[in-house]
Amino acid sequence: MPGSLSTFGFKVFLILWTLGVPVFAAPAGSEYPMRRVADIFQPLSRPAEMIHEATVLVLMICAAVFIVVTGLLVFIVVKFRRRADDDGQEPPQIYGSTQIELAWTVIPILIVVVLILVASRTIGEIQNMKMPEDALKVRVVGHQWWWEIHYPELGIVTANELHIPVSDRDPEKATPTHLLLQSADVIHSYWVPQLAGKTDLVPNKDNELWFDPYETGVYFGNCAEYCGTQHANMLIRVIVHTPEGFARWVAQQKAPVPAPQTLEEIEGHRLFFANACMSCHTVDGTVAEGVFGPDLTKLMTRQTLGAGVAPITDKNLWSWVKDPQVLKVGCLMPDMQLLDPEVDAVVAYLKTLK
Ligand code: HEC
Ligand SMILES: [Cu+2]
Repeated sequence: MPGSLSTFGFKVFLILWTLGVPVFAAPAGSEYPMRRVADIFQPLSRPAEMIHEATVLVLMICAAVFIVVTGLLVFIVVKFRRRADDDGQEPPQIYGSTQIELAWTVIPILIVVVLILVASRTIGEIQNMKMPEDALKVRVVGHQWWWEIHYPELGIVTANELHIPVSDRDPEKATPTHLLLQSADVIHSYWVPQLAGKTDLVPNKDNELWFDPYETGVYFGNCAEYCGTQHANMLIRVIVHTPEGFARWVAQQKAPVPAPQTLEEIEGHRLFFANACMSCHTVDGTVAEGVFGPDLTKLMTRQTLGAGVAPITDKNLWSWVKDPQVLKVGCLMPDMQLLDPEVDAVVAYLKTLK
């Protein structure tokens, strides 16, 4: 969140966020519902649904154990309370009962075995799911503190916001998305609660994840493995499109970026290449081929800046280019020390990237 927010303001923000009040404007993609409360009890994809079923079963078993144990405890506390006619004598002391000892050893073991079976069956079922040949393949690379996203078969590179087509509740008609998860630095974890369980992104290891959302919408998620200063602002948006909407998004991503037109845009373009921006960022069709930061080719088609730290508005874009350390303290883009008129021009240029 913007560093300027007071603690009180931040709390209010959190409450509003939790209640699902649209505090974030959503310029693009607002044609779809915002699934703001990332709730594992409202699964909208097969793996999330399987995890939900296992969760409910485990919670029910735990609730039964809780009721039996606390019930017995309350019963004993009440029944054997100190009475008015207490004679001060100790009750008869019993040492050991084989039956009771056996019961409270064997029953918990059986319960734990059931819990293990439930969990491993669900994990196995999700991990061994055969992906259809035509599943959409996406490679996600975790960075401190943003997500690099590649569509190898479509030739698209983007960041932070994953766009995919909607699937179907009927497994026969499902069109799942199959993610390959990798990390460029430390361990991250990709977690969109309504779509699937957490899966870690581990350096030098390939992990996989899949989901098949039943409904269109913008799903929210987080990095679920502490990965440094801005771990909490490494947000995930999954934008689930209708098939036509997805085709439109793909076409837009593949369309060439128009050349800068106005004098200010041209000056911004010059500054972008004169300052080190190009050594960290890629803009397709130019000599900017840096890969340390997010690909900026279609920057303006995203809803947010800095992995969800702020919506993309003129004001936020200006603040980011002026000094990214204001919106995202500690992020790995340095303050580029541009003068205000230079920032104006660079922002004008960035706004042509769509
Ligand atoms: C040292 C490498 C580096 C340089 C130089 C650099 N950036 Fe960045 N930039 C990054 C990183 C890393 C991020 C991602 C920060 C994050 O979200 O945590 C980023 C993020 C951005 C974003 C937000 C992208 C998004 O989708 O969220 C914009 C816009 C941007 N940079 C523009 C610029 C401009 C303009 C310049 C030159 C004035 C510049 N950058 C110079 C590394 C750099
Ligand atoms: Cu992370």
